[in-house]
Amino acid sequence: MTLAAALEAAVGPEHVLTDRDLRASFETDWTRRFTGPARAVVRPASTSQVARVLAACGEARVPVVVQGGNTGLVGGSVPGPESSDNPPVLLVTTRLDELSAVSPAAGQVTAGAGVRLAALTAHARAAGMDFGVDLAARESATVGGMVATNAGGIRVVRYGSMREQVAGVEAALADGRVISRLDGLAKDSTGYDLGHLLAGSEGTLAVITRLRLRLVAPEPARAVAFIAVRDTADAVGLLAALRAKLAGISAAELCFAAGLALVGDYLGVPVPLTGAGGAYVLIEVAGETDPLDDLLAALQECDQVLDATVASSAADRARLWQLREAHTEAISSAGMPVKLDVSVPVGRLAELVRLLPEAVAASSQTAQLVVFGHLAEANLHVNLLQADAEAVTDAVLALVANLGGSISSEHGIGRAKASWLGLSRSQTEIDLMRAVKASFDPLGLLNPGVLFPA
Ligand code: FAD
Ligand code: 2HG
Ligand code: ZN
Repeated sequence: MTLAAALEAAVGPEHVLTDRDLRASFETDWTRRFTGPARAVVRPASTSQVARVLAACGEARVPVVVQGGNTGLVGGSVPGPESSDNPPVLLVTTRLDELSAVSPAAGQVTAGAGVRLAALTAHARAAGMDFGVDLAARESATVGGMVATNAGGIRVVRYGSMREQVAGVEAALADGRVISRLDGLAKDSTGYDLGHLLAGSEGTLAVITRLRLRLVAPEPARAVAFIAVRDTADAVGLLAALRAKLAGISAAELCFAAGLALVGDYLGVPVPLTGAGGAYVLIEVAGETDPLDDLLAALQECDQVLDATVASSAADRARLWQLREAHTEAISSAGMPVKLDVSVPVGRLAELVRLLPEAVAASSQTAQLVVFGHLAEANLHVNLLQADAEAVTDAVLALVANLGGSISSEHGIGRAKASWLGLSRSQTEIDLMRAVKASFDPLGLLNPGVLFPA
């Protein structure tokens, strides 16, 4: 049987897209920076269909690129340009969209890898619970993609990253075998945790087909403050002070004037507190009862606060959140940015913010720097418009490594940063990672060019 016939037999002919126009939207990533040809886009609807697709590709020695919601920002979800001599099959997981009933006793739910984050959150809330990870791409990002990238988002300060939400994983291996641990055991010390190994594996080890995910108790009452402070050091100091005063901090985000100006233009809204500070902090507090008074009292005691606006109604909170969450779209509407996502030890965040402009200017005279991020994790999103990608990536990632930081805080390595992996991992660690890759995928067919340099 030819590969084409085997794929059609596995998923049905209507779910094997070979027509160039039908493939196109799947072949380019969200940033528009990464694009490459696929021989077919294949859309399986069950674990056994995924396994059959992988087995057929393995037999034909054809690579497989895995794609969820295609909102990844490092080029890992699309074929590379180099793939034209043996184009991959692009395996899209969005039809793996089944959600089981929430188990209140376990506080868990089983979700197909293709379930969108917003659908999972709505499902959990309808059952009186909530999901602990949230991010602006919630309508499109899938839970499989979020585990594969170990996504972070805006609630890491409260609940941790995606890896921490995983209670079990089912996945299909490159040769079509399946591993499945969806029983959601609260305790299980039986050797290597292969499911957790897939968190952050970016589609290079196996295709995640279903997940057992932990849920959290809902915190219905929320208050949000948008605060002007003098600089990044004061932003860090403010969060440290608030952590000691407020138990329920559910988000702590960082913005600067350049990004906020782009957001204001993009949304057509005035930006509050413009000009009042050198940095801006968004703090959200959540709990059982309205935390507004506690938040106001805590802010009054913090001398880092230059000015602040506080929201407790849902509409006002949404307006403040939009200022932070619209950064990605606002930047993309201004051009095609080089996107770097880095973290440093929190004590070095102010130094990183101070040194970035100089490092960028030395590598690219035209580059326009837009920085924002997740304050609580000292995670900066460094966006560069009109920049030479190679030169600015080199400069920024070297600076981050010198400060003891990570070249990928939450987006992954993908294709964008594969050549720089050695800045954040020792040669021994990379050798071990390659050995793990070889034991899962001995023929090297899954997501070639992602995570490791091709
Ligand atoms: P894709 O983009 O389709 O794939 C991402 C990677 O995972 C690829 O390497 C792919 O091969 C692999 N993969 C996908 N599904 C599977 C699977 N089932 N099995 C194995 N491998 C798989 N990220 C954050 O961490 N925090 C944020 O706050 C955040 N905000 C964002 C805001 C916007 C507006 C946008 C556009 C993106 C944002 N992201 C953020 C990035 C992105 O949403 C995350 O990386 C997300 O986890 C990707 O999910 P996805 O389903 O779109 O995966
Ligand atoms: C966010 O925190 C995302 O909003 C996207 O991680 C970051 O656009 C970016 O650089
Ligand atoms: Zn982020």
